[in-house]
Formats: sequence, C-alpha cells, structure tokens
Amino acid sequence: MAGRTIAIGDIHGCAQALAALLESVAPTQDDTIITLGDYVDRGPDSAGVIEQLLELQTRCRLICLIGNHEVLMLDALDTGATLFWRQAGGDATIESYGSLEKIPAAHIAFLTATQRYAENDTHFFVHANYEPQTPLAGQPDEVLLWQHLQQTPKRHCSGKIAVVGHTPQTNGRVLDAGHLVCIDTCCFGGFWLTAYETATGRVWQANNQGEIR
Ligand SMILES: [Mn+2]
Repeated sequence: MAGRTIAIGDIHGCAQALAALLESVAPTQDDTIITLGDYVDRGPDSAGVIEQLLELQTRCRLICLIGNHEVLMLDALDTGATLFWRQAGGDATIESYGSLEKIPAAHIAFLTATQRYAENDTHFFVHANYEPQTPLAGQPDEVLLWQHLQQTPKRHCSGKIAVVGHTPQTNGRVLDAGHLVCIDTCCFGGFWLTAYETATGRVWQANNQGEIR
C-alpha cells in the first residue's frame, strides 16, 4: 500500500502545535491523515486549526472524525443555546473568530462533514472509546464520543487495533495497550500534540511553543 497512515490526536485550538507537527510530518498526496476530533475549544486558536485542516485537505487524503466538542459547538450553533458549549471551552473558540457571527460557512460545513469513525485493514479510529462487542457502525454516542478510558476495553470484535483520543495522557506520552492506542497527549494542557503512524508506531510530537520531539 502506497503512503503512510497517520493519526493526529486532540488539537483543541492549538494551531501553533498543529503547524509545527504538520511541518515535521510533511504529508504528501500518498498519505492518509486521520484526525481524531476535538479541533475546537479551550486552546487559543480554533479558527486557525480549522483553517489549517481545510488547507491540509488539498495536500493529502484527510479524514476528520467528530469529537464531543464538535458536537457541543454544532448543537450550540443549531439551537442558539450556547451556554453549555461556552463553559466547556467554547468561549475560546468564539474569541478566536471575534464573534459567533464571524464563523465562516466553510468552517461550519467542515465541522458538519466530520465522520464518526474510520478504519483500514489493521486499525480503527474513533474519538473516545468503543464497546468491544458492538460493530463500529452501531457504537452509541455516549461511548464513541464521550466516554473516557477508565480501564482499557477488551480488544474490539473486529480484531483491529483501536486508535483513540479524548482521554488526556497528562504525562504527555502515548498510551499503548497493544490492542488500543490513545494519542490524546494533552496539548492544550501544556503537553504535546501527537501524530502516530499506524504501520510503524512512529510518533511525532509538537507543543504550542512550536517545539518538536
Ligand atoms: Mn473529547
């Protein structure tokens, strides 16, 4: 199979870290990048993150999953009831655009087009967690998008390795449990944004100072 498959963890408005990470990974047209959701909220520049992802679509095959923060944002925009979202980090997102009204239609279209999961022959990709015995298409929202890893779930019935985000690894390191890899390394909390190549296990990390390791 030509090209690399690389997952990127929870970005949360960390546009500088994303820029540094992408410069280091240097994706090409043959590569598939899968972002695991939570592009917005908490960090300083959600607008800049989505702008970069829109541009990245022109340079590689990009699959963007939905995270619980995209659900909160889209619900808030839909209903006009923004308080819950704002308290969950949405205030920082709104600030990055200047105001709610200035969020470009292209960014809302991007958020709306995000998908619930992705898979290839060896791995599957979801934002938060999974039920081991439930096929990917039938996973409930509260598990797929919201449930933290309390303990490591059993291997998924597909036999594939899970790549997830959502549960911040506050030591800044990838959690590798064999049949499950968690790559939310807590960039907005002052740690690292991770890119993880599934075939090799190679890890790239960048922080919001633009440092790489
Ligand atoms: Mn999340």
